[in-house]
Amino acid sequence: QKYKIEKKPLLVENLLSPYLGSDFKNLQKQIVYHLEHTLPRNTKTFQSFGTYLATSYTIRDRLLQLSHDTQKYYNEKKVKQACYISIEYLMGRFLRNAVLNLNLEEKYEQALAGFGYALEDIYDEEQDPALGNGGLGRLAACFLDTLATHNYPAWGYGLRYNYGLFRQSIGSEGEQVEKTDVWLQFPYPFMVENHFLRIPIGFYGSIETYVDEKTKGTRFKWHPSEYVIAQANDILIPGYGTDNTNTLRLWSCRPIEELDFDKFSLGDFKGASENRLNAENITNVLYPNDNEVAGKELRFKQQYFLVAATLHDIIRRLKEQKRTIYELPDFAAVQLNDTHPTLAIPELLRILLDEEMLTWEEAWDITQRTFSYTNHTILPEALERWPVKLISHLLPRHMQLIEAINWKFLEKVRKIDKNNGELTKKMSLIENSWDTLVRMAWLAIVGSHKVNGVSGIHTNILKNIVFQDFHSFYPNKFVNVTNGVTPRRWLHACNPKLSELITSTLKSNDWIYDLAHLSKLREYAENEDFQLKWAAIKTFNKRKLQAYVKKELKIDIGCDGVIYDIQIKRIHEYKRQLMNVLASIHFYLKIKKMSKEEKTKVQKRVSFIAGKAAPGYLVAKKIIKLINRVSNVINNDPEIGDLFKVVYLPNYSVTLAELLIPATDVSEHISTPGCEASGTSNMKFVLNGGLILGTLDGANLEIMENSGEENVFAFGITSKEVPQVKQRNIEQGAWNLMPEELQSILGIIEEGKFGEADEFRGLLEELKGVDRYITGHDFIPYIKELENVMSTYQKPHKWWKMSILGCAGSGWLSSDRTIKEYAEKIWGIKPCPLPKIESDKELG
Ligand code: NBY
Repeated sequence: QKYKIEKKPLLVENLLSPYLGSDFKNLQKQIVYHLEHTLPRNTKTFQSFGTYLATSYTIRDRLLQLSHDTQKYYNEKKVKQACYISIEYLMGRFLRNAVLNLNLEEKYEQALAGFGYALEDIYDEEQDPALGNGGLGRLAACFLDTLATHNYPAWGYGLRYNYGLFRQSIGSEGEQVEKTDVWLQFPYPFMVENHFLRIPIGFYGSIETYVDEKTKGTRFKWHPSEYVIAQANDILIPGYGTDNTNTLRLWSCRPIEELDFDKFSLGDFKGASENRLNAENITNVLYPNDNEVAGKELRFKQQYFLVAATLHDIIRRLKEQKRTIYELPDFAAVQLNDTHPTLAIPELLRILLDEEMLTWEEAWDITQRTFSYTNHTILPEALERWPVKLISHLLPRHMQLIEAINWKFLEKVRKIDKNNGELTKKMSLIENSWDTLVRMAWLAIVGSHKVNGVSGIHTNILKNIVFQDFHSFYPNKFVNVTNGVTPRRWLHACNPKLSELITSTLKSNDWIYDLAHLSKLREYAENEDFQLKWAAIKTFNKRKLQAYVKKELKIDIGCDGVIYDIQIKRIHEYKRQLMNVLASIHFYLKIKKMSKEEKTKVQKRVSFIAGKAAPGYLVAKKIIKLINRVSNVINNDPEIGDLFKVVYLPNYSVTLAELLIPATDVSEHISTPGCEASGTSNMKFVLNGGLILGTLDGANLEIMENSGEENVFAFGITSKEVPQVKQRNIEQGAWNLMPEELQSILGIIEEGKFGEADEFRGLLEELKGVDRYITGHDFIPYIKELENVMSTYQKPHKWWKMSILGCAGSGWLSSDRTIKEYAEKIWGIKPCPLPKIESDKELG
């Protein structure tokens, strides 16, 4: 032995870091290093995709180092951290956001220019990981950006699905076509597989009962009969202008045993792999439903897999700090993003009782102090209820614990139940209807110390209607935390020209992390020069969209003097895309009846719609088909020309939203009042100078409060008035109450103007019968407000004033404000900024 073998901690100074700095020459060296050593490429054979990968690996290296420093610092300080558990994260592309957050855009631009590439084109090589459905998943992603930016000790926990949300295309009949999203076909450079962290997760099996020698009390132990492995995959989350770098930990499922060799030897090749395939199934696909429960056993397994792995990891990290289990509520605040991770409640209770040997009182107290729950919907079809039978089979001990929680809870309810058990029945965690079901929202409320809705109106509906009994029972449990969006991605990154204008006008870019500064734009709202600049940026962004539509859909649309009117969101009856397309038919027919002279006065408009329908939601799919059929007729009618177009943009995604939102003049948020919990795209549009055409629902109301009622095109009734209208529909029949105008439009559809005569019958029957979403009632006010939008657009001074004031009032819509509220009202966590490293994030 020539060298003395010494075991001693590695000092950073001893490591030869590949980072000699972040000037462009060093960045180039790092990129070349990865081209040659991480990828099978060299400086002669690289292309733009390889360049994108190599560039991304250099970012990943930086983030890895920063995240090590961050975790080390948090551990030293023993700060309390937030753990956000969400079955969905809709992150969008990573590279641009990371480069901007690390403040390295110019240097990467220079580095890549030397290789013959524009950074902007390299950004476009990245695919968009779609590990979420809609607002709920995107909210989680905005929260992660804010948490890192504001130096909060926080973790995200979720699932690394093999296949994300399906890719949508439109078939020849106008129908939605779904294709598997194989997003891991190529390496995803921002995710680090953590092979050191493999956690066994059990399912099925039996419960052992025994007497605890010490206390003589009865104890239980679960013996699962099947195990899988949860493997960690980490995505590192950079903050804007800070070194703090948090972690999003996504679990993927692996088998305990990769291959059954005995079966393989006997020639049973299929059987030999069965184990692996069954395990992989758990994290194979994201369920494509939003605001509707799929109710499948595999989904339930996903939920348990997520929470079991996550709690194991949190407790492991607690113990790594040499702290006891009693300190859990001071170590982690665990937020349940909707009821999907509710099984965390019985799972933690099981760990505390059966493994940590705590008493029920201790265990229950820790559990309640650890968890809090966010509700995102009041639609009955989206409130999860799982059959007791299914839970007992998959997780027998958890079912036993849920029954125990329920028993103890109902004991207290019975004391105030003066009405023959009526209240007890309503509040029971277990419901007896067509089956015996566990009400997951009830369980989440009982097991948490705080429950929140996502906008003022939504929280009020929770308190006064949906969770009314619970609100009376626990008056201090319910709080509102209105949603917000990150200004980094949704203004600074997606609308660079507007970002520059704001920064130069305010003479500071402080607004990027303190959005309240936007209020100073108010004084420019009527400044002609400023309005011109503001409007020119909108036109610039519209031209980009115009080019995209031409390239992808081969449709010619105008730009100057044309209103871009956009509704982009999941397709759902309550969001009323149907009302939108019915109005398009109305305007189409109106224009067709006009004389030449009248036509010259028409305000030109393009109505864009984008969004996916859950594959099993047949009504939503019919709506997509109708939109495409209508679009086809209108766009090809020579009598209409460029006066009006309807454009359906396939495969809506975060990336597409980043193109659309900055290019929007007016966006539609026209849900039936009371149905949209908050909405978050409405906030993004206002931030980008788009005006809102909307109902008195969700966060629209708070946008009106902050930006001024006069700066929003609002129409329709309040949520309180909706039940009366519905009742009238039921009593008198919606058809009899429907305005003639709409009746005749339905007639035209039925005649087969937009497809075969029977094609849309089912869709229209609902409108004619009960019309649950009161489209008939709102149709005329909606059209009137659309007309108001069009005539206002002809008064540019007024329009741009509204647009600027909208933006100036949107400071409050930042997810930074939202997270501050969570941190203070619910989690009890504080920012913990890393001490600044000299020489801008230089490493090594
Ligand atoms: O959450 C949305 C709400 O509709 C929207 O109003 C709100 O702004 C947003 C953020 O708070 N909800 C949502 O996106 N929900 C889902 O995506 C979803 C997904 C799956 C299931 C239910 C809802 N599920 O039960 O499977």
